[in-house]
Amino acid sequence: MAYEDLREWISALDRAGELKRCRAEVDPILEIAEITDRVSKSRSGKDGALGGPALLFQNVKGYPGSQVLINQFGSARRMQLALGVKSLDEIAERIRAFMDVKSPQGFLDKVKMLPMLAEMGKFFPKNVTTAPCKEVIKRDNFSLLDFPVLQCWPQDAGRFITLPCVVTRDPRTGKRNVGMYRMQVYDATSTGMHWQRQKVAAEHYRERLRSAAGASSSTQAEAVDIMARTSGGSQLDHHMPAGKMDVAVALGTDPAITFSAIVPAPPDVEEYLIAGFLRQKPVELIKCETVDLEVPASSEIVLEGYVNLDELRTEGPFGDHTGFYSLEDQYPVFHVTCVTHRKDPIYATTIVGKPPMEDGWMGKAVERIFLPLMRLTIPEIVDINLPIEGVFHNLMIVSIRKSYPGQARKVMNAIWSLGQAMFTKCIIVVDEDCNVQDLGEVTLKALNNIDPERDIQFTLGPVDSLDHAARLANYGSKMGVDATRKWQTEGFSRPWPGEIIMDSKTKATVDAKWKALAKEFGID
Ligand SMILES: Cc1cc2nc3c(=O)[nH]c(=O)nc-3n(C[C@H](O)[C@H](O)[C@H](O)COP(=O)(O)O)c2cc1C
Ligand SMILES: [Mn+2]
Repeated sequence: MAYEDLREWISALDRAGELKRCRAEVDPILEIAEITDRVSKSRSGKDGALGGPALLFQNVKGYPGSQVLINQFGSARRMQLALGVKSLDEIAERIRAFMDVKSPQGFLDKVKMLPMLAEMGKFFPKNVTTAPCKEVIKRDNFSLLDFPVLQCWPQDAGRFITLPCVVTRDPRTGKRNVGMYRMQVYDATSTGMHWQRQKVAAEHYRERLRSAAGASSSTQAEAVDIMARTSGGSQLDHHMPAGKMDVAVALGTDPAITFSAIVPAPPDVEEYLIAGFLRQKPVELIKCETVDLEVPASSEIVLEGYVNLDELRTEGPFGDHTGFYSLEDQYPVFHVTCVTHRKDPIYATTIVGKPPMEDGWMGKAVERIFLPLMRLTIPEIVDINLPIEGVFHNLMIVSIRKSYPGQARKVMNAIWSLGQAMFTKCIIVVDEDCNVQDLGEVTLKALNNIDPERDIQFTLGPVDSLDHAARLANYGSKMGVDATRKWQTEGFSRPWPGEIIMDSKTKATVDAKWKALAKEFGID
């Protein structure tokens, strides 16, 4: 079920009729993006599914012999194929089964647990000593522009590597993190490193800063001050201490690894382990040549290098998944010291822009997989829906089983304190009898059920770096809508009307006649 590498995944897409090859010459500057955008918004196949096929461009202008893969995750079906399931709920179910473990009561219980423990062993990454990603090793005379990196939108600041698995190490715990953070190519050997300040790699960077500052300055207060300034995200500050942080970037990994890089996992859970869980087979890792990090052995391309602790540079603008450009800001700079790759590497990438786009399907998969995990801390949650047009941080609709007054507001606050769900600008809470996947039903019930002044809860806190409307970058207000039925114990003393539902006797009477009637009325 696991794909060994990107190539096996491409073959699987091909066999499933989910891949189209493009042999016409296309320009990596804007043209591939325009084609992909149209494909992402088209319907294809027998079921007329949204998202079009995955595309393999084989004739890229200026890059003879190279191939660009895009839209590999760009439909509900391909997202399932990527994770080897018929429905994403299967993964949620596997997680649930895992969490369901209770302390064994006796010998038999212990025996029953053995298969699960054996299965756990399958998830841990394995170190290997030879790897396809080392077929070509270049410590000098390389250029990032040897790869067909795209410019996506007209006002983008340049070319961006958009689907990178960025590997860093926590200096305190030694744990690795893999996150997807876009990289603006500045020149042959350097890029921007757009880890937003609330993300795990940004914390690794600050941790390095803290210890560098602690070592070179007399007081801890000064270190804290430097921290505050560098995480405020505006000016390059010459008080920043010198030092380096190793970074490795894997491009073109198997789909489970690529997907694991976007999963908003708790900081201490290594994405390599998550990928192992998703693909039910360990990820094989190989040591980098010039930095103390490990990357997936099967990667198409690996970039090794470092980020200086005392260097920030303007990054962006970049046409983002909000449908707007994210504007310039200051971010660290990634300096590449070594490039390793397969012979004839395939360059895997994506574009973001107005939804629906490829990343929307990845986000939907996160929504399904995280539901059982959310229920660990917010057990009253029945279902959630993050509509694609809500671009994930703008809108979450959540249904709950309400058992006590004020519970909808408790749920909002719990969501705002749950990892990256903290960014959710608008949370709509409905009762369990409302199907959150049906936006018509949500509109009907939520809006009927609210007295806006009473039922809207505002809060202040961190907001997504991409939110261009917030009063300050990264800080602003959020809104929760309590659209549950109001109770007497919540101060609602008027009668609450029942929902209109026909009685079953009448329904049965009409059911018996319906076929004939429908035919007569010309209804199917
Ligand atoms: C295509 C794509 C591009 C992304 N680009 C960025 C980015 O440039 N910066 C960022 O902070 N997050 C970006 N994200 C979101 C992160 O990958 C996501 O928040 C992830 O959970 C971060 O990993 P971490 O929790 O280990 O930091 C992107 C996601 C996708 C799907
Ligand atoms: Mn992480």
